[in-house]
Amino acid sequence: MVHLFEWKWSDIADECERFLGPKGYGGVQVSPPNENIIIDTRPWWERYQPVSYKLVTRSGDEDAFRDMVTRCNNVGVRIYVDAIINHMSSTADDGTYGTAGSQAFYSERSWPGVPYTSVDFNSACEITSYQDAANVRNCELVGLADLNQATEWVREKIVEYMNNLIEIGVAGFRIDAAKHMWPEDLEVIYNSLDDLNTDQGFDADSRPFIFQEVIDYGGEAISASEYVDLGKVTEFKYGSELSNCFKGNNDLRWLTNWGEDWGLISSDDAFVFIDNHDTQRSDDVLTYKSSKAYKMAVAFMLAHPFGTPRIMSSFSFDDSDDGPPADSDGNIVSPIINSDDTCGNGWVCEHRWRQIYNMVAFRNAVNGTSVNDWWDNSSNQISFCRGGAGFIAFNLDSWDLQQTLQTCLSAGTYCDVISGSLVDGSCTGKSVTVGSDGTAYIEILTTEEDGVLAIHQNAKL
Ligand code: LM2
Repeated sequence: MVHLFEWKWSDIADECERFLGPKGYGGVQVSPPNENIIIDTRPWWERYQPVSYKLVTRSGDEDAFRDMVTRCNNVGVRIYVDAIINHMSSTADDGTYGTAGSQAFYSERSWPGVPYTSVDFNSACEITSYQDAANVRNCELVGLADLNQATEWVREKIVEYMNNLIEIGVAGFRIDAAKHMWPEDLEVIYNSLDDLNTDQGFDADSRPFIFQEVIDYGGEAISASEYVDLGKVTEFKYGSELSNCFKGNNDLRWLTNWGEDWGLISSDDAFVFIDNHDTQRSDDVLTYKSSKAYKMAVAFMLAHPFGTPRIMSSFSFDDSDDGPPADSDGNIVSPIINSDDTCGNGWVCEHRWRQIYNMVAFRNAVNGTSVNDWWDNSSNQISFCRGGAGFIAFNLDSWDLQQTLQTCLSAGTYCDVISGSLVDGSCTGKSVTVGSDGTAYIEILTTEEDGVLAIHQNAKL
Protein backbone atom coordinates (compact mmCIF):
# COMPACT_ATOMS: atom_id res chain seq x y z
CA MET A 1 0.00 0.00 0.00
CA VAL A 2 1.11 3.54 -0.67
CA HIS A 3 -0.21 6.61 1.16
CA LEU A 4 -0.84 9.25 -1.49
CA PHE A 5 -1.00 12.01 1.11
CA GLU A 6 -3.28 14.90 0.07
CA TRP A 7 -3.55 13.77 -3.55
CA LYS A 8 -6.64 14.67 -5.58
CA TRP A 9 -8.98 11.80 -6.47
CA SER A 10 -8.60 12.40 -10.21
CA ASP A 11 -4.81 12.23 -9.91
CA ILE A 12 -5.02 8.99 -7.89
CA ALA A 13 -7.27 7.46 -10.54
CA ASP A 14 -4.68 8.33 -13.20
CA GLU A 15 -1.87 7.05 -11.00
CA CYS A 16 -3.57 3.69 -10.46
CA GLU A 17 -3.84 3.16 -14.21
CA ARG A 18 -0.54 4.55 -15.41
CA PHE A 19 1.77 3.49 -12.57
CA LEU A 20 0.50 1.71 -9.44
CA GLY A 21 -1.25 -1.19 -11.17
CA PRO A 22 1.60 -1.85 -13.64
CA LYS A 23 4.23 -1.67 -10.89
CA GLY A 24 2.45 -4.10 -8.58
CA TYR A 25 1.19 -1.84 -5.80
CA GLY A 26 -1.80 -3.41 -4.04
CA GLY A 27 -3.52 -0.38 -2.62
CA VAL A 28 -3.65 3.32 -1.83
CA GLN A 29 -4.36 4.97 1.52
CA VAL A 30 -6.18 8.17 0.64
CA SER A 31 -6.53 11.31 2.75
CA PRO A 32 -9.81 11.71 4.65
CA PRO A 33 -12.57 12.03 2.00
CA ASN A 34 -15.17 13.60 4.30
CA GLU A 35 -15.86 17.29 4.76
CA ASN A 36 -13.32 19.09 6.95
CA ILE A 37 -13.09 22.54 8.45
CA ILE A 38 -11.39 25.23 6.37
CA ILE A 39 -8.45 26.90 8.12
CA ASP A 40 -7.34 30.05 6.31
CA THR A 41 -3.68 29.02 5.92
CA ARG A 42 -4.80 25.60 4.59
CA PRO A 43 -2.44 23.39 6.66
CA TRP A 44 -2.57 19.66 5.83
CA TRP A 45 -4.03 18.98 9.29
CA GLU A 46 -7.32 20.73 8.63
CA ARG A 47 -8.36 17.39 7.13
CA TYR A 48 -8.19 15.84 10.59
CA GLN A 49 -11.03 18.14 11.72
CA PRO A 50 -14.31 16.68 10.37
CA VAL A 51 -17.40 18.83 9.82
CA SER A 52 -19.64 16.18 8.23
CA TYR A 53 -19.49 12.88 6.34
CA LYS A 54 -20.24 14.49 2.98
CA LEU A 55 -17.61 13.42 0.48
CA VAL A 56 -16.38 16.86 -0.53
CA THR A 57 -12.82 17.99 0.19
CA ARG A 58 -9.90 19.66 -1.57
CA SER A 59 -9.18 16.21 -3.05
CA GLY A 60 -12.49 16.25 -4.92
CA ASP A 61 -16.22 15.61 -4.65
CA GLU A 62 -18.21 12.38 -4.42
CA ASP A 63 -18.33 11.85 -8.18
CA ALA A 64 -14.55 12.13 -8.40
CA PHE A 65 -14.18 9.78 -5.43
CA ARG A 66 -16.46 7.18 -7.03
CA ASP A 67 -14.64 7.44 -10.34
CA MET A 68 -11.29 6.95 -8.59
CA VAL A 69 -12.44 3.90 -6.65
CA THR A 70 -13.84 2.19 -9.74
CA ARG A 71 -10.86 2.97 -11.93
CA CYS A 72 -8.38 1.79 -9.29
CA ASN A 73 -10.36 -1.38 -8.56
CA ASN A 74 -10.42 -2.11 -12.29
CA VAL A 75 -6.62 -2.28 -12.36
CA GLY A 76 -6.38 -4.27 -9.11
CA VAL A 77 -5.41 -1.38 -6.84
CA ARG A 78 -7.56 -1.12 -3.71
CA ILE A 79 -8.56 2.10 -1.93
CA TYR A 80 -8.22 2.43 1.87
CA VAL A 81 -9.87 5.40 3.57
CA ASP A 82 -8.39 7.35 6.47
CA ALA A 83 -11.47 7.34 8.74
CA ILE A 84 -11.63 10.17 11.30
CA ILE A 85 -14.28 8.85 13.65
CA ASN A 86 -12.86 9.76 17.07
CA HIS A 87 -13.76 13.41 16.92
CA MET A 88 -15.11 16.41 15.04
CA SER A 89 -13.48 19.82 14.57
CA SER A 90 -12.06 22.12 17.22
CA THR A 91 -12.39 25.72 18.40
CA ALA A 92 -12.82 27.56 15.12
CA ASP A 93 -15.26 30.48 15.34
CA ASP A 94 -18.81 29.23 15.63
CA GLY A 95 -20.37 29.09 12.20
CA THR A 96 -17.11 28.37 10.38
CA TYR A 97 -17.71 26.54 7.11
CA GLY A 98 -16.36 23.22 5.99
CA THR A 99 -15.32 22.10 2.53
CA ALA A 100 -18.86 21.01 1.62
CA GLY A 101 -20.53 24.17 2.95
CA SER A 102 -21.70 22.76 6.29
CA GLN A 103 -21.09 24.73 9.46
CA ALA A 104 -19.38 23.88 12.74
CA PHE A 105 -20.46 25.21 16.15
CA TYR A 106 -17.87 23.93 18.58
CA SER A 107 -19.04 25.91 21.61
CA GLU A 108 -22.48 24.27 21.38
CA ARG A 109 -20.98 20.98 20.20
CA SER A 110 -23.17 21.11 17.13
CA TRP A 111 -22.35 19.91 13.62
CA PRO A 112 -25.62 20.19 11.67
CA GLY A 113 -24.15 18.58 8.54
CA VAL A 114 -24.24 15.16 10.26
CA PRO A 115 -26.11 16.15 12.49
CA TYR A 116 -24.39 15.82 15.87
CA THR A 117 -25.44 17.75 18.95
CA SER A 118 -24.00 18.05 22.45
CA VAL A 119 -25.49 14.73 23.62
CA ASP A 120 -23.23 12.91 21.16
CA PHE A 121 -20.01 14.02 22.82
CA ASN A 122 -18.04 13.18 25.91
CA SER A 123 -17.96 16.00 28.41
CA ALA A 124 -15.31 18.62 27.72
CA CYS A 125 -11.96 17.76 29.25
CA GLU A 126 -8.44 17.76 27.90
CA ILE A 127 -6.24 14.70 27.56
CA THR A 128 -3.64 15.26 30.25
CA SER A 129 -2.35 11.80 31.23
CA TYR A 130 -1.37 8.89 29.02
CA GLN A 131 -1.19 6.83 32.22
CA ASP A 132 -4.97 7.04 32.49
CA ALA A 133 -6.91 5.07 29.85
CA ALA A 134 -10.24 6.78 30.60
CA ASN A 135 -8.66 10.20 30.28
CA VAL A 136 -7.13 9.24 26.90
CA ARG A 137 -10.42 7.87 25.58
CA ASN A 138 -13.03 10.18 27.11
CA CYS A 139 -11.32 13.52 26.79
CA GLU A 140 -10.39 15.76 23.86
CA LEU A 141 -7.29 15.04 21.79
CA VAL A 142 -5.66 18.43 21.05
CA GLY A 143 -8.99 20.12 21.69
CA LEU A 144 -10.98 18.17 19.09
CA ALA A 145 -14.62 17.59 20.10
CA ASP A 146 -14.63 14.01 21.36
CA LEU A 147 -17.44 11.83 20.00
CA ASN A 148 -18.94 9.28 22.36
CA GLN A 149 -18.96 6.05 20.34
CA ALA A 150 -20.96 4.34 23.08
CA THR A 151 -24.09 6.23 21.99
CA GLU A 152 -26.41 4.64 19.46
CA TRP A 153 -26.67 7.72 17.25
CA VAL A 154 -22.92 8.19 16.96
CA ARG A 155 -22.43 4.54 16.09
CA GLU A 156 -25.20 4.77 13.51
CA LYS A 157 -23.76 7.85 11.81
CA ILE A 158 -20.23 6.42 11.73
CA VAL A 159 -21.42 3.09 10.35
CA GLU A 160 -23.56 4.86 7.76
CA TYR A 161 -20.50 6.84 6.61
CA MET A 162 -18.27 3.78 6.42
CA ASN A 163 -20.90 1.63 4.72
CA ASN A 164 -21.42 4.33 2.13
CA LEU A 165 -17.72 4.08 1.34
CA ILE A 166 -17.92 0.29 1.20
CA GLU A 167 -20.84 0.54 -1.20
CA ILE A 168 -18.73 2.82 -3.39
CA GLY A 169 -16.06 0.11 -3.40
CA VAL A 170 -13.34 0.88 -0.88
CA ALA A 171 -11.45 -2.11 0.54
CA GLY A 172 -10.88 -0.91 4.07
CA PHE A 173 -9.98 1.77 6.55
CA ARG A 174 -7.20 3.36 8.54
CA ILE A 175 -8.82 4.09 11.89
CA ASP A 176 -7.42 7.44 12.99
CA ALA A 177 -6.77 7.88 16.71
CA ALA A 178 -7.97 4.36 17.56
CA LYS A 179 -6.15 4.56 20.89
CA HIS A 180 -8.54 7.35 21.81
CA MET A 181 -11.60 5.12 21.41
CA TRP A 182 -12.74 2.15 23.51
CA PRO A 183 -12.00 -1.20 21.83
CA GLU A 184 -15.50 -2.47 22.72
CA ASP A 185 -17.10 0.46 20.88
CA LEU A 186 -14.89 -0.09 17.84
CA GLU A 187 -15.84 -3.74 17.83
CA VAL A 188 -19.54 -2.88 17.59
CA ILE A 189 -18.82 -0.45 14.74
CA TYR A 190 -16.65 -2.91 12.78
CA ASN A 191 -19.19 -5.69 13.21
CA SER A 192 -21.87 -3.43 11.72
CA LEU A 193 -19.93 -2.89 8.52
CA ASP A 194 -21.13 -4.46 5.30
CA ASP A 195 -19.17 -6.98 3.29
CA LEU A 196 -17.11 -5.47 0.47
CA ASN A 197 -18.91 -4.68 -2.77
CA THR A 198 -18.85 -7.65 -5.16
CA ASP A 199 -19.72 -5.31 -8.07
CA GLN A 200 -16.29 -3.75 -7.50
CA GLY A 201 -14.46 -7.05 -7.88
CA PHE A 202 -14.36 -8.32 -4.31
CA ASP A 203 -15.15 -11.95 -3.52
CA ALA A 204 -18.44 -12.64 -1.77
CA ASP A 205 -18.21 -12.35 2.03
CA SER A 206 -14.99 -10.29 1.92
CA ARG A 207 -14.60 -8.13 5.01
CA PRO A 208 -13.08 -4.62 5.13
CA PHE A 209 -9.33 -4.53 5.87
CA ILE A 210 -8.91 -2.50 9.03
CA PHE A 211 -5.68 -1.02 10.35
CA GLN A 212 -5.91 0.94 13.54
CA GLU A 213 -3.67 3.81 14.47
CA VAL A 214 -2.46 3.02 17.98
CA ILE A 215 0.78 4.74 18.93
CA ASP A 216 2.43 2.41 21.42
CA TYR A 217 6.10 2.85 22.24
CA GLY A 218 5.49 1.24 25.64
CA GLY A 219 5.06 2.85 29.04
CA GLU A 220 1.44 4.00 28.68
CA ALA A 221 -1.87 2.80 30.11
CA ILE A 222 -3.11 1.71 26.67
CA SER A 223 -1.28 -0.86 24.57
CA ALA A 224 -1.51 -2.09 20.99
CA SER A 225 -2.43 -5.55 22.25
CA GLU A 226 -5.91 -4.31 23.21
CA TYR A 227 -6.68 -3.78 19.52
CA VAL A 228 -5.06 -6.73 17.71
CA ASP A 229 -8.17 -8.90 17.89
CA LEU A 230 -10.14 -6.22 16.03
CA GLY A 231 -7.84 -5.68 13.04
CA LYS A 232 -4.26 -4.83 12.23
CA VAL A 233 -2.46 -2.27 14.36
CA THR A 234 0.13 0.30 13.36
CA GLU A 235 3.53 -0.69 14.81
CA PHE A 236 5.30 2.61 15.45
CA LYS A 237 8.38 0.95 16.96
CA TYR A 238 9.06 -0.56 13.54
CA GLY A 239 9.99 2.66 11.75
CA SER A 240 11.65 4.06 14.82
CA GLU A 241 14.01 1.06 15.28
CA LEU A 242 14.79 0.65 11.58
CA SER A 243 15.46 4.37 11.22
CA ASN A 244 17.84 4.14 14.15
CA CYS A 245 19.72 1.31 12.42
CA PHE A 246 19.93 2.97 9.00
CA LYS A 247 20.93 6.30 10.54
CA GLY A 248 23.99 4.38 11.74
CA ASN A 249 23.09 4.27 15.44
CA ASN A 250 22.67 0.50 15.75
CA ASP A 251 24.60 -2.12 13.75
CA LEU A 252 22.71 -3.73 10.87
CA ARG A 253 23.98 -7.14 12.01
CA TRP A 254 21.48 -7.02 14.89
CA LEU A 255 18.65 -7.18 12.36
CA THR A 256 19.26 -10.93 12.07
CA ASN A 257 16.33 -11.48 14.46
CA TRP A 258 14.22 -8.51 13.32
CA GLY A 259 10.59 -8.86 14.41
CA GLU A 260 8.90 -10.00 17.60
CA ASP A 261 12.32 -10.43 19.29
CA TRP A 262 12.68 -6.66 19.12
CA GLY A 263 9.50 -6.18 21.15
CA LEU A 264 7.26 -5.66 18.14
CA ILE A 265 3.70 -6.99 18.04
CA SER A 266 3.36 -10.14 15.95
CA SER A 267 3.88 -10.04 12.21
CA ASP A 268 0.26 -10.97 11.45
CA ASP A 269 -1.03 -8.08 13.55
CA ALA A 270 1.51 -5.46 12.51
CA PHE A 271 0.90 -2.68 9.99
CA VAL A 272 4.38 -1.26 9.31
CA PHE A 273 6.03 1.78 7.74
CA ILE A 274 9.26 3.75 8.00
CA ASP A 275 7.52 7.14 8.27
CA ASN A 276 3.94 8.39 8.14
CA HIS A 277 2.44 11.85 7.66
CA ASP A 278 2.89 12.65 11.36
CA THR A 279 6.30 11.10 12.09
CA GLN A 280 7.89 12.55 8.94
CA ARG A 281 7.39 15.92 10.63
CA SER A 282 9.47 14.95 13.66
CA ASP A 283 13.13 14.01 13.92
CA ASP A 284 12.63 10.44 15.11
CA VAL A 285 12.50 8.66 11.76
CA LEU A 286 14.12 8.71 8.34
CA THR A 287 12.24 10.48 5.56
CA TYR A 288 12.73 11.50 1.93
CA LYS A 289 14.95 14.28 3.27
CA SER A 290 17.78 11.77 3.98
CA SER A 291 17.30 9.90 0.76
CA LYS A 292 20.16 7.38 0.75
CA ALA A 293 19.51 6.08 4.26
CA TYR A 294 15.75 6.29 3.71
CA LYS A 295 15.87 4.16 0.57
CA MET A 296 17.90 1.56 2.47
CA ALA A 297 15.34 1.43 5.29
CA VAL A 298 12.43 1.15 2.85
CA ALA A 299 14.29 -1.58 0.90
CA PHE A 300 14.78 -3.51 4.13
CA MET A 301 11.10 -3.15 4.98
CA LEU A 302 9.99 -4.40 1.57
CA ALA A 303 12.54 -7.24 1.50
CA HIS A 304 11.69 -8.54 4.97
CA PRO A 305 8.50 -10.56 5.46
CA PHE A 306 7.50 -8.97 8.79
CA GLY A 307 4.17 -7.14 8.78
CA THR A 308 2.00 -5.47 6.17
CA PRO A 309 3.98 -2.54 4.75
CA ARG A 310 2.93 0.94 3.67
CA ILE A 311 5.04 3.32 1.59
CA MET A 312 4.78 7.05 2.33
CA SER A 313 4.36 9.38 -0.65
CA SER A 314 4.84 12.99 0.39
CA PHE A 315 4.67 16.53 -0.83
CA SER A 316 7.82 18.47 -0.01
CA PHE A 317 7.62 20.74 3.02
CA ASP A 318 9.81 23.08 5.03
CA ASP A 319 7.40 24.06 7.77
CA SER A 320 5.58 21.18 9.47
CA ASP A 321 2.23 22.97 8.96
CA ASP A 322 2.68 23.34 5.18
CA GLY A 323 -0.27 22.07 3.18
CA PRO A 324 -0.05 20.35 -0.20
CA PRO A 325 1.03 22.15 -3.38
CA ALA A 326 -1.85 24.46 -4.27
CA ASP A 327 -2.64 27.43 -6.48
CA SER A 328 -3.43 30.91 -5.13
CA ASP A 329 -7.09 29.95 -4.67
CA GLY A 330 -6.11 27.01 -2.51
CA ASN A 331 -6.88 24.36 -5.11
CA ILE A 332 -4.51 21.39 -4.85
CA VAL A 333 -2.37 21.14 -7.99
CA SER A 334 -1.57 17.92 -9.81
CA PRO A 335 1.88 16.36 -9.84
CA ILE A 336 3.94 16.77 -12.98
CA ILE A 337 5.30 13.44 -14.19
CA ASN A 338 8.88 13.80 -15.47
CA SER A 339 10.32 11.64 -18.26
CA ASP A 340 12.32 9.60 -15.73
CA ASP A 341 9.04 8.75 -13.92
CA THR A 342 9.72 11.04 -10.95
CA CYS A 343 7.35 13.85 -9.92
CA GLY A 344 7.51 17.63 -9.90
CA ASN A 345 5.29 20.54 -8.87
CA GLY A 346 6.03 20.08 -5.17
CA TRP A 347 5.26 16.36 -5.02
CA VAL A 348 8.03 14.04 -3.81
CA CYS A 349 6.43 10.77 -4.96
CA GLU A 350 8.74 8.41 -3.08
CA HIS A 351 6.64 5.60 -4.56
CA ARG A 352 8.03 6.56 -7.98
CA TRP A 353 11.66 6.28 -6.91
CA ARG A 354 13.15 3.32 -8.82
CA GLN A 355 14.75 1.90 -5.68
CA ILE A 356 11.33 1.83 -4.02
CA TYR A 357 8.99 0.63 -6.79
CA ASN A 358 11.45 -2.04 -7.87
CA MET A 359 11.41 -3.31 -4.29
CA VAL A 360 7.61 -3.53 -4.51
CA ALA A 361 8.19 -5.93 -7.42
CA PHE A 362 10.79 -7.75 -5.31
CA ARG A 363 8.24 -8.20 -2.51
CA ASN A 364 5.70 -9.59 -4.96
CA ALA A 365 8.34 -11.92 -6.45
CA VAL A 366 9.28 -13.43 -3.07
CA ASN A 367 5.75 -13.62 -1.67
CA GLY A 368 5.23 -16.65 0.56
CA THR A 369 8.90 -17.24 1.39
CA SER A 370 10.75 -16.54 4.61
CA VAL A 371 14.25 -15.28 5.41
CA ASN A 372 17.14 -17.71 4.94
CA ASP A 373 20.91 -17.65 4.49
CA TRP A 374 21.48 -14.54 6.60
CA TRP A 375 25.03 -13.21 6.34
CA ASP A 376 26.73 -10.29 8.05
CA ASN A 377 30.26 -9.00 8.56
CA SER A 378 29.70 -8.41 12.29
CA SER A 379 29.12 -4.78 11.46
CA ASN A 380 26.94 -2.95 8.93
CA GLN A 381 27.15 -5.22 5.90
CA ILE A 382 24.33 -7.77 5.73
CA SER A 383 22.59 -9.97 3.20
CA PHE A 384 19.80 -12.52 3.14
CA CYS A 385 17.71 -14.63 0.81
CA ARG A 386 13.96 -14.99 0.50
CA GLY A 387 13.61 -18.71 -0.21
CA GLY A 388 15.06 -19.29 -3.66
CA ALA A 389 13.23 -16.26 -5.07
CA GLY A 390 15.20 -13.19 -4.05
CA PHE A 391 18.43 -11.95 -2.52
CA ILE A 392 19.35 -8.58 -1.01
CA ALA A 393 22.53 -7.04 0.41
CA PHE A 394 23.13 -3.81 2.32
CA ASN A 395 26.30 -1.85 2.99
CA LEU A 396 26.18 0.87 5.62
CA ASP A 397 29.83 0.56 6.59
CA SER A 398 32.31 3.22 5.55
CA TRP A 399 34.17 0.66 3.44
CA ASP A 400 33.25 -1.25 0.30
CA LEU A 401 31.38 -4.54 0.29
CA GLN A 402 33.18 -6.92 -2.12
CA GLN A 403 32.33 -10.46 -1.27
CA THR A 404 31.15 -13.76 -2.69
CA LEU A 405 27.83 -14.51 -1.01
CA GLN A 406 25.12 -17.16 -1.11
CA THR A 407 22.17 -15.79 -3.10
CA CYS A 408 19.98 -18.92 -3.15
CA LEU A 409 18.93 -18.16 -6.75
CA SER A 410 19.28 -20.52 -9.66
CA ALA A 411 22.34 -20.10 -11.88
CA GLY A 412 22.18 -17.22 -14.33
CA THR A 413 22.57 -13.48 -14.70
CA TYR A 414 20.28 -11.12 -12.80
CA CYS A 415 19.61 -7.41 -12.92
CA ASP A 416 20.21 -5.47 -9.69
CA VAL A 417 16.87 -3.68 -9.37
CA ILE A 418 18.34 -0.95 -7.14
CA SER A 419 20.97 0.48 -9.52
CA GLY A 420 18.76 -0.11 -12.55
CA SER A 421 15.83 -1.97 -14.03
CA LEU A 422 15.33 -4.82 -16.45
CA VAL A 423 14.16 -3.09 -19.65
CA ASP A 424 13.46 -5.02 -22.86
CA GLY A 425 15.66 -7.89 -21.74
CA SER A 426 18.67 -5.83 -20.71
CA CYS A 427 19.72 -4.35 -17.39
CA THR A 428 20.23 -0.60 -17.03
CA GLY A 429 22.17 -1.11 -13.78
CA LYS A 430 24.62 -3.60 -12.33
CA SER A 431 24.35 -7.26 -13.30
CA VAL A 432 25.02 -10.17 -10.95
CA THR A 433 26.12 -13.62 -12.11
CA VAL A 434 24.95 -16.49 -9.93
CA GLY A 435 26.88 -19.76 -10.22
CA SER A 436 25.54 -23.30 -10.07
CA ASP A 437 26.18 -23.36 -6.29
CA GLY A 438 23.97 -20.31 -5.83
CA THR A 439 26.81 -17.97 -4.90
CA ALA A 440 27.67 -14.70 -6.60
CA TYR A 441 30.25 -11.96 -6.33
CA ILE A 442 28.47 -8.98 -4.73
CA GLU A 443 29.83 -5.48 -4.74
CA ILE A 444 28.40 -2.34 -3.11
CA LEU A 445 30.92 0.51 -3.11
CA THR A 446 30.58 3.37 -0.65
CA THR A 447 30.79 5.78 -3.58
CA GLU A 448 27.65 4.37 -5.18
CA GLU A 449 24.35 6.23 -5.14
CA ASP A 450 22.73 3.46 -3.10
CA GLY A 451 23.83 1.14 -0.33
CA VAL A 452 21.66 -1.77 -1.47
CA LEU A 453 21.78 -4.50 -4.12
CA ALA A 454 18.71 -6.65 -4.83
CA ILE A 455 18.05 -9.43 -7.31
CA HIS A 456 15.03 -11.68 -7.76
CA GLN A 457 13.58 -14.38 -9.98
CA ASN A 458 11.47 -11.98 -12.07
CA ALA A 459 14.48 -9.86 -13.06
CA LYS A 460 16.66 -12.56 -14.65
CA LEU A 461 18.41 -11.70 -17.90
C1 LM2 B 1 -4.09 11.47 14.31
N1 LM2 B 1 -3.99 10.28 14.65
O1 LM2 B 1 -4.43 9.81 15.79
C2 LM2 B 1 -3.52 11.97 13.05
O2 LM2 B 1 -2.61 11.02 12.51
C3 LM2 B 1 -2.91 13.30 13.28
O3 LM2 B 1 -2.33 13.79 12.11
C4 LM2 B 1 -3.99 14.25 13.80
O4 LM2 B 1 -3.42 15.48 14.23
C5 LM2 B 1 -4.69 13.69 15.04
N2 LM2 B 1 -4.71 12.29 15.15
C6 LM2 B 1 -6.12 14.15 15.05
O5 LM2 B 1 -6.84 13.50 14.04
C7 LM2 B 1 -3.32 16.49 13.24
C8 LM2 B 1 -2.17 17.43 13.59
C9 LM2 B 1 -2.50 18.32 14.77
C10 LM2 B 1 -3.78 19.06 14.49
C11 LM2 B 1 -4.87 18.01 14.30
C12 LM2 B 1 -6.23 18.60 14.02
O6 LM2 B 1 -1.01 16.65 13.89
O7 LM2 B 1 -1.42 19.26 14.93
O8 LM2 B 1 -4.08 19.90 15.57
O9 LM2 B 1 -4.54 17.19 13.13
O10 LM2 B 1 -6.20 19.44 12.89
C13 LM2 B 1 -4.30 21.27 15.25
C14 LM2 B 1 -3.27 22.16 15.93
C15 LM2 B 1 -3.39 22.02 17.46
C16 LM2 B 1 -4.79 22.39 17.90
C17 LM2 B 1 -5.78 21.53 17.11
C18 LM2 B 1 -7.20 21.90 17.41
O11 LM2 B 1 -1.97 21.78 15.51
O12 LM2 B 1 -2.44 22.91 18.08
O13 LM2 B 1 -4.93 22.10 19.28
O14 LM2 B 1 -5.58 21.66 15.69
O15 LM2 B 1 -7.44 23.25 17.05
C19 LM2 B 1 -5.41 23.16 20.11
